[in-house]
Amino acid sequence: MRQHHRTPRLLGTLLLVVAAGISVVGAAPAATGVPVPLGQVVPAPLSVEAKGAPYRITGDTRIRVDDSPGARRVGEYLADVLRPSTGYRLPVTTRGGDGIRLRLGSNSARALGDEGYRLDSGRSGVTITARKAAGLFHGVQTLRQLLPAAVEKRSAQPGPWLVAGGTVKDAPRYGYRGAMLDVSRHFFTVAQVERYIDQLALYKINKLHLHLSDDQGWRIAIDSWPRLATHGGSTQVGGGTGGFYTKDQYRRIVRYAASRHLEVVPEIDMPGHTNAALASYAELNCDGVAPELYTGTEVGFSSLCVDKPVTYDFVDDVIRELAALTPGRYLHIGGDEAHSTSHADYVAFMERVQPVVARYGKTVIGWHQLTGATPAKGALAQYWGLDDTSAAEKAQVAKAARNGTGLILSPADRVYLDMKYTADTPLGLDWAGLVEVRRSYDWDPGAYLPGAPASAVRGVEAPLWTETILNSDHIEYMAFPRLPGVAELGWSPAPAHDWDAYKVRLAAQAPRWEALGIDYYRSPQVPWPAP
Ligand code: NGO
Repeated sequence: MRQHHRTPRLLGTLLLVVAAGISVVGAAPAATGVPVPLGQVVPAPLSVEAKGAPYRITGDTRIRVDDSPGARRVGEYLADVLRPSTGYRLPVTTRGGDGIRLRLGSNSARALGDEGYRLDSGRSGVTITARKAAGLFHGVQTLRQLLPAAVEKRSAQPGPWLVAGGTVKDAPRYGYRGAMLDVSRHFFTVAQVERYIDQLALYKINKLHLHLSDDQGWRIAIDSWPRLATHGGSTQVGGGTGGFYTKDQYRRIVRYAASRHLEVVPEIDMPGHTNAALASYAELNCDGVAPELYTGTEVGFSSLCVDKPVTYDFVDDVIRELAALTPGRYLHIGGDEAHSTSHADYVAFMERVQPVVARYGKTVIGWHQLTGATPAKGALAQYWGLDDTSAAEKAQVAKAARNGTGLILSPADRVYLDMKYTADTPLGLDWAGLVEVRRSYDWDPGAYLPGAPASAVRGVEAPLWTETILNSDHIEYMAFPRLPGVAELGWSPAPAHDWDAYKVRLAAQAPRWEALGIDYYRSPQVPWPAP
């Protein structure tokens, strides 16, 4: 099957992608002799050319990697995915020959950037070529999806393990493709966070934003202010025991995320959403009286004391310790719903706090209310409004974007994973409306905010707030199937965007989720294969 003509140039031949999108029909065959069509991947690749005979993984297959730590690590990761289900040894070796090859830094990969890759499949092997290990890793995710869904099982399966012949060339539309997990409203263990990281990696998400503090809980140990975690982290929504990450546990999350090529973006929300901190240290309150811990779900009632010098000692210590733990570029300072802080105080607070983030070597991200103050040079604003947010509020964000503030788009009535799908969804909230699968996919980040230049858009992020989310089953039910759609908005070129083609590719993912034990919502909008 020829899905389109040979790509004359690596980037920009967008027509080809559209062709790849519409030529994909039918769900992934179970482990039969028919390989998964080369274009049946989420997110949709930049270009796909089906050609020639498939490759078959057998007991003799070797994973051949370049002699570099990055390529070897991706090779070992791939072996860990493939060994249990295939039952094969799949040794990882630096010797050349037939098999699955992971190669860094060839000429043809250069144009595909730091995260792009090229995958060539034929009778003698599958070769993934990339400039950086991140590209090899994303190529491996594509390879997984080209194998039968049973490859995801943890016990030996019959096979055969065929990869369709041809070439995939791929690179992301945006460099920022995020998912946020609110570990404050309900606490999630390191193991639960790692499980979610693995699911994000499947869809080439590259940022994990952790909402580490809010009214209901402070979740990260800070040595200079120990009661933040021990007292402020001791409960959660509903009154359960909460919890917090020790510095070692946080480092474990950062390392695990890095092993899946995700960068952790930590958030300390301020000056509002700070009751857990205010309850832990009386001196942080303007009246010097610590409030009770809070286990409800109201927002907007708490504020740091903007006039007190100790507030800035606190902010400096927290940002310094958190920045030292975080190898990533960003530090998110919240700034949403500061309803108990006057506008003048809000502006003054942000004037003082943003330079602290810069002093410790990080780039500021704030919720889009930060554009009501003066965003620091290089700062990113995360938009969480709705389609019908007032024109004035959108204009304020667009103006900041024209002045150089980068945008991360998280429109709440599109990509908030905590919104109910329908009125019957047992979990989630509905303040931003009901968000079915099509609604979460069917919008264009490049053209979303009137008056904001497309070049200001750095990417998209799907936040999952956890007022009603208690465990991994809940996370998965709300994230799947919307998360892969947000991932596609962030990765795939704009002309590939097509709900009718997407819903078929999405449906074909369901057997993978079942093999991985991922709970998901069987939206009637998607033509799922029989379970
Ligand atoms: C809002 C609010 C959060 C809530 C969330 C629930 C932002 C940025 N602030 O989003 O505190 O948890 O809605 O959907």
